[in-house]
Amino acid sequence: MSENNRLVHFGIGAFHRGHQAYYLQLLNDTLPEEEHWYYTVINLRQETRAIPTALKKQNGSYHFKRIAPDGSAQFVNIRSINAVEDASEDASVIAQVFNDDKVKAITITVTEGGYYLTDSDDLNLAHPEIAHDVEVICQQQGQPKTLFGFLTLALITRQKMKHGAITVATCDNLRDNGNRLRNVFYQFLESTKLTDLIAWLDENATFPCSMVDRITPVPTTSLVEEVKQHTGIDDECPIMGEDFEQWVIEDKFATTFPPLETVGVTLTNNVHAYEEAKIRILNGGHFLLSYVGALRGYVTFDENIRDPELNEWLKQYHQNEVIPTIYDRPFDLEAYREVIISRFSNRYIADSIERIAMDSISKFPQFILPTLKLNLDRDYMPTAAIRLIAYWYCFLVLNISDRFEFNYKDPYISVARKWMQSPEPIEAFLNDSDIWHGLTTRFPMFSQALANQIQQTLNIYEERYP
Ligand code: CS2
Repeated sequence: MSENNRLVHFGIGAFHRGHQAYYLQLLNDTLPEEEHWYYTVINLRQETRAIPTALKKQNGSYHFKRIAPDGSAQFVNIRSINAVEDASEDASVIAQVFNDDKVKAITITVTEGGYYLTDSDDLNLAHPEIAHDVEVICQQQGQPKTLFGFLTLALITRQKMKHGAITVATCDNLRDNGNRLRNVFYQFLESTKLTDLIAWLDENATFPCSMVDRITPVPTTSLVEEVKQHTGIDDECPIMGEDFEQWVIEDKFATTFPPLETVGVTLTNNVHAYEEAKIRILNGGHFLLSYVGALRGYVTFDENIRDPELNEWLKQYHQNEVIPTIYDRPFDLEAYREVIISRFSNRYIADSIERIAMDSISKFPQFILPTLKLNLDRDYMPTAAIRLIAYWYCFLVLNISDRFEFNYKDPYISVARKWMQSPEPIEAFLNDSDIWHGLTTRFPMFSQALANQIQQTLNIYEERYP
């Protein structure tokens, strides 16, 4: 390996390549080669193996089509990734990567579902994939399946090699993401009895929180051809996204970190205010309009925003239910909302409802539940949310029963199937504590209003999709 400092990323999706790797490229563009930082990216999941295969052939280099709201685009060549590994095939690559003392930090994007949280924000130790990884680590053999197994292997190597402190920075859309990761990772380690490693981490690792933002749609089929036309280069794995980017990260690094503040990254001790606003206004807005939009036959998210009725619902939700219950406001939330709505209406990124709709069962408690809770706590009935949640439920019923065709992906779909198989599906949904964290029991009037709204919505859509 080179003498350059290095970051390692777990999870190899388009978001990482359009966000953290993009920022690192911006930084490298301002520095002499000897001061460049490089990423080693590691794929963890069998389903995404095609990406490391293609990226490896290109030594990690690829193009990012960065699209403005008027449709004009830049084709940015990203070369900040120069090593690509596939740990889903062979976990021993983890030890090789972490043998290198030039590694200074780990960044992570494994999606909300990748943290296996219970309703009390603990690690779901009963989940078969977690149980599998505990076994792999205890037996010191086999192939991990989750972030926690791979991260343990990485940090065991770090500890053994005496390479010193390391920053572990999650970049997923969970509020308080760094603390949550630390908490569940420690629970994982406790169940593997790695008390030594825990003690080492206490001294040597930090888990900063962060807020990350860039809408990164699934690349269109014509993107490879477009990149070829604009750059003359055959690129098998280009990505595309909007021209807006933001990264706010807690100033809590265990050791050297790339000086990303010189290229627009915000270092702060108050990430929470940013993440709360982003998760509840942007991700929550995405969540609420996706299912109603899908049922109306829309394909891209900008179509939702152009539907006057949906646009108005979202406005009511944001202005009456979200913004008044965000109490820590380091910036103007109404102006922030307006920027988000204009980003949502960018038709040129063609962000598919299919992408945004997936994984709803693990997204809901992160993106929507806190808004409901804070409104009920102040005696306010969140009617805009109630109307839209009814569509979510209706979408799941119709999709699961094959009445509404939609390519919906969710590793937790069996949870929704269970509601549907119960004699009283709506009741089963409203009693699921992993979804509601006790809210429907504490607020029976809310629960009743939601049940009525679901029934009304179902009456309309079950007729439409018999
Ligand atoms: C989306 C996010 O998947 C989702 O639910 O809301 O992927 C969103 O596009 C990003 O968080 C934007 O930063």
